[in-house]
Amino acid sequence: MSHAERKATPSRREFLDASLSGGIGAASLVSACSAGVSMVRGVCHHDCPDACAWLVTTRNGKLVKLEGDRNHPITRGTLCGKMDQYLTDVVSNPDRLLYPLRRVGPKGEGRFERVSWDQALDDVAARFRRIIQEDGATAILPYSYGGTEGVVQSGSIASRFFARLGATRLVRSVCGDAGSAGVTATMGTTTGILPEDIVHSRFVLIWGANPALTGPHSWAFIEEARRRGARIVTVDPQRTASASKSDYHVQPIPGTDAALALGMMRVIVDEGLHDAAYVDQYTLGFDKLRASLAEYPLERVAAITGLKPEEIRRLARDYAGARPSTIRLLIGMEHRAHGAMAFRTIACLPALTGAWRELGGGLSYVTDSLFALDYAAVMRPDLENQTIRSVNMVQLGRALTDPNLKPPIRAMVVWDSNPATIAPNQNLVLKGLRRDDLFTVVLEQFMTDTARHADYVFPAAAQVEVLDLLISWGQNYLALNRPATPPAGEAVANTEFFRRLARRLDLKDSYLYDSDEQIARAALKSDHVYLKGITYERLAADGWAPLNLPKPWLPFAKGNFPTPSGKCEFYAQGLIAKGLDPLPRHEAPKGSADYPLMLLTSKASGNFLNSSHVGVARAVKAEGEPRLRMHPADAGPRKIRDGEMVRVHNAYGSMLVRAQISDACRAGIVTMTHGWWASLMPGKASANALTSDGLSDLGEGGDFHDTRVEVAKA
Ligand SMILES: Nc1nc2c(c(=O)[nH]1)N[C@H]1C(S)=C(S)[C@@H](COP(=O)(O)OP(=O)(O)OC[C@H]3O[C@@H](n4cnc5c(=O)[nH]c(N)nc54)[C@H](O)[C@@H]3O)O[C@H]1N2
Ligand SMILES: Nc1nc2c(c(=O)[nH]1)N[C@H]1C(S)=C(S)[C@@H](COP(=O)(O)OP(=O)(O)OC[C@H]3O[C@@H](n4cnc5c(=O)[nH]c(N)nc54)[C@H](O)[C@@H]3O)O[C@H]1N2
Ligand code: SF4
Ligand SMILES: [Mo]
Repeated sequence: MSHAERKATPSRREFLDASLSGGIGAASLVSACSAGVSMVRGVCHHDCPDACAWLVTTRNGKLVKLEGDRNHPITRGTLCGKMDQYLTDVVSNPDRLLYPLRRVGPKGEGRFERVSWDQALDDVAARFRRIIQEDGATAILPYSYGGTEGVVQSGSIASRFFARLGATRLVRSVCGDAGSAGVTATMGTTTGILPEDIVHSRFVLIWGANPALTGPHSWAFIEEARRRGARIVTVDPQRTASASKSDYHVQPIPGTDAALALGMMRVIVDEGLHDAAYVDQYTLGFDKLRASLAEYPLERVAAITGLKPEEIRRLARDYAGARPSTIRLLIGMEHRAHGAMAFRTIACLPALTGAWRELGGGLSYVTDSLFALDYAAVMRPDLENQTIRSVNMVQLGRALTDPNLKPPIRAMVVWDSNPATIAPNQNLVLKGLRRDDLFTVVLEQFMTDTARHADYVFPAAAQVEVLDLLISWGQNYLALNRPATPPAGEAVANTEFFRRLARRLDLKDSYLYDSDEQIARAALKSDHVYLKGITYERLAADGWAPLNLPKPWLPFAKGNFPTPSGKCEFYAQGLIAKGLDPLPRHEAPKGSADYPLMLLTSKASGNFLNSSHVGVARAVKAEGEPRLRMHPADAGPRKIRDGEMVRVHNAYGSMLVRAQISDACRAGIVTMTHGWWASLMPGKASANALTSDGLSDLGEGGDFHDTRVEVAKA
């Protein structure tokens, strides 16, 4: 290359530096592109609180690099270990699905043949027509969840399509709904403090959450708080990555968190550590709450939680004594029969101590409600007939096998999800998926256990191949993901799949054919002040933009809770109609007494996101063999040695896994990572083969952590 050419073609690093510092504008972007190098801004699609912004480099149309945006305040230049090799792990993975496939073997076996789009769509459309004619469209069930968090690709055309058909409606409540319903009962909203403001906190109480693993970028703000002098404490039955990095770790018996919070309240009120002025002005029902605390003397709370009275006292004093203090909640703890009540009870603490008064004080939970997009324009709820029956995604197995369901589910379309792995009561789900009279269509990137049961599998585009608008449930930056390359093979974006299917069904409604850009633009046409100045053009140029939030962000420093009373509701009248106690209370965790060990199946993998990336050989190798963690006190009497294969079983099913003897959990509790595909496991069953498929007290979430098992040598 001549000197002149070298000058005309910035190196990728020079280009990045210049474009990040604003030195390369639109004009130079064109010149760089013409020299074969192009930079495209995007954002991670995963169901993860961090919603990282990234830059994709292509050279002569080929993807050459994906890296975290250094200027993005949350991403700060790095992607996590699940995504930093995304281009090879997923986009160009030889195992990625690139063509429509038709099943030729029995369901689940995984034998398929390649067919043309035309043929596959014709067959699907013909089958749908017949089902609709015979049984009505309610015999068709859509099933989707967090494959992509994008506003355009996760819902939009798909929602409109199924509403237009009049299909059975899916209650998408496996994640966040129980906790949100609980927190909302107390605060009227789910949004508390912003992740970046945690740096101001002096005491960070991580409760039933594992942010060091599950939101590694927002974890950096907790570390920063520590550098500035904060103490970090984790409440979790198991010693997680977050617990290991904490100043101390409180390990209650699972499902007893409401009792722990009430015990802390008892200490706080007894010792006068509450903020009487804040309580007086901005809360409702303190007298009733105080009276109810008589039921929670420390000795009783200690017996319920399995903690020592001194531990509870110390935690209460440390929490209430530090200003400002933050409680960090996430999701895992909600998956219980009394999950919402636990979240509601914990959400009372920051109001009791007046933590909301200062920056860095309060509750750090989810932020998605801040993104006041025009969702109605995207999802078109007006098209949906609210009288049509619904199926809860947590109870898919029941819906597919219920002999009394009229009409039965005769067809299912799955995209953005892998229910054969992630839904509780796996055996019932698989039984349903194996029904010969069920017609299953799956839109996927990999041959997941769900896809293996499909009649037709269609290839889904990857994030670097689609246009999308991304909100975040863990931070406050809106981002636009632009395609850096066309979809590989014959893959299509989710939206395009539903447009093609609609066309094949001769549906004429124009809203089924809006382009991705039209949908993204419609979403942004919101006159909400938080979105002021955030236009499609601005996002296209900059990639992302902070929401227009008041600064400093102190939502409840002076009350203003969006509850019916306008106050933080220690006493929530509205709960009575929902069959709950209006006051925070402890309920014994659900579980069958027939099985002695409590099973937690959490997100303990740094290589997988739920069951995503389990089809990636590199990630599987990095993860190593799955293990059941078991306390020596439980292993000893069962004569189980470290590394030995064990059978874990209960009334739902049984699975084989290697034991890891460890004191990371208290005795009586065993844990393993959820997400492994059953087809990869020695006993062809994974964590959800054992889990309960009941519902939570509010929010229609699952209760799969209320699972008990027995473990025996295999
Ligand atoms: N690496 C990685 N990151 C992820 C994911 C992933 O699969 N892998 N998944 C993403 C998704 S979808 C989500 S929802 C988030 C979830 O993020 P988190 O909520 O942080 O993760 P979980 O593992 O679901 O649950 C956190 C903890 O809850 C604890 N827990 C369970 N029951 C109880 C209880 O009764 N009391 C208490 N105190 N603790 C309890 C578990 O032991 C677990 O350590 O993570 C996201 N980030
Ligand atoms: N036992 C137990 N069960 C759990 C949990 C637990 O902690 N324990 N966690 C629960 C929680 S919090 C959640 S959020 C759910 C997660 O449930 P899901 O959202 O179903 O999770 P994933 O396993 O990530 O499946 C997403 C699938 O979408 C595919 N995909 C990715 N991008 C696209 C795309 O653009 N288009 C299409 N069509 N597909 C795409 C991926 O390849 C992947 O197979 O699991 C729940 N289940
Ligand atoms: S999975 Fe989460 S942490 Fe990893 S790159 Fe995506 S948004 Fe960031
Ligand atoms: Mo989730």
